[in-house]
Amino acid sequence: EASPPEEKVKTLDKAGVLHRTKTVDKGKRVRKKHWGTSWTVLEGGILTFYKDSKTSAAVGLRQQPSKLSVPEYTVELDGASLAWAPKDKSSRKNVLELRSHDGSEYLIQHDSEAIISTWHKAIAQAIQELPAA
Ligand code: I3P
Repeated sequence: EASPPEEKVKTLDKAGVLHRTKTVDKGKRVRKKHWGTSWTVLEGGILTFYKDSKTSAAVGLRQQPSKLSVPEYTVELDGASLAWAPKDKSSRKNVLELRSHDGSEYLIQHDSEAIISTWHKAIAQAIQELPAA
């Protein structure tokens, strides 16, 4: 039997609510840390933090969040690196530090170690699967 043609589908890797703040913007340190809570979507090698977590989180469970909310930060994972943030970067627990290819840095945090660990795995895997820049 004939197999269906390969389709290039944009696959959703992971989505959920996370706390995030940008600390460096294209090489320039951001003066004031502004932690915020975002509906966060990992798909197609891009990590997107949406504004207005309540609305987008509620509706995002049923529909494509990208159609419903405005992205606050869009991080291309090609050439990015991810690590647990050193203690001096934040007083919070379970903090990941994401550095993008364009020299921006983000802290990503969740109170649940289990939840942040699944994000760690998913983002690290997405970075690894991308072709080297
Ligand atoms: C900052 C705020 C941040 C904190 C930051 C403070 O104060 O409390 O939450 O980061 O610490 O400066 P403000 O609200 O007055 O801007 P963490 O929660 O990540 O520790 P920092 O100066 O050590 O970055």
